[in-house]
Amino acid sequence: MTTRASKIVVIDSHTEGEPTRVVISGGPDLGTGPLSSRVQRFREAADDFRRTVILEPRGSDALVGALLVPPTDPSCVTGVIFFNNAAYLGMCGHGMIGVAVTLGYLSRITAGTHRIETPVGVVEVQLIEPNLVSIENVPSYRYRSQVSVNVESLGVVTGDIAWGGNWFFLVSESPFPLRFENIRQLNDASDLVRSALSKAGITGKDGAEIDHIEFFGPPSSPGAHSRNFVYCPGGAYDRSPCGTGTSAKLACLAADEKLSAGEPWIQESIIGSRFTGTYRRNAAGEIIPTITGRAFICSEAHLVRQSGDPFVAGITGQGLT
Ligand code: PYC
Repeated sequence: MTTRASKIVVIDSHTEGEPTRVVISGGPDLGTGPLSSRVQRFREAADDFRRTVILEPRGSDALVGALLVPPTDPSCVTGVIFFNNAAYLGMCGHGMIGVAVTLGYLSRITAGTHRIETPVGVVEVQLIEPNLVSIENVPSYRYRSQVSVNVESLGVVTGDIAWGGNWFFLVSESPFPLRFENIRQLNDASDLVRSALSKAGITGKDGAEIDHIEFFGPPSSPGAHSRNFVYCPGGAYDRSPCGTGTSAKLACLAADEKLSAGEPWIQESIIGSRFTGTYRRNAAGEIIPTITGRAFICSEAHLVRQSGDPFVAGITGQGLT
């Protein structure tokens, strides 16, 4: 007996420990137009596809998906829409490094510089070696400095609000030591900070939700400048130092005049992996961060959706008894 099934072709990689799943074929047709309106269509008409690709039993909470789409800008090699277990991401730094390594692995790009379109702007990627990539991110900036919020069980927590392609609340003094064994406590604390910001009406520019929380502390390895823990929307933590989070950090360092243009900043993650960040200023004086890190291909797979599978769009807990 056969059961009808549809297939989605994916390539999985990890960037400094953080997984990316690039959808090569079998994704929804989102039509044409600006990527921001295609994200809207994705959300409204094909959100079950996001859940199939990311959620258990085919994925995991740590995964970030990357749907390759035709770009509107002909100078770009592709467009990409990032998504995770909860939502759609404007940009994703580790994901972009994973996309570049995947495109290189497929021989769709060669070593050199390429432009890739995202819903929040065009990102320039440099494939330096098959597993080493620099991305020049979107303009990043600190929006507000030293904002205090009262957080249940933690008391007053103070941090900066910055944009690095996503909105971040950056806390320089982590409430718990940044050690692997403290991940659960760090995650719970971040979750409380995120809710407290939301309840207090503290947002990014134009009322945008601050959905990433970043704690900082001293580094563990020689040569690094700092270690971080990054909490992502959906409750998973970033295994990498977070590309957009490191960009937000660079924006704060630049605003405080603690890091000059061109000076490297080595950001260590909670698992000890690293990104190197630098920045330049564009003609408008904005910070343009460059993030360099490694990604490695983990698998090439077909995700299969068999008819009759009650969890074809992932395990959401909804509708279960
Ligand atoms: O690297 O920018 C990043 C990122 C965002 C969420 C997970 N990783």
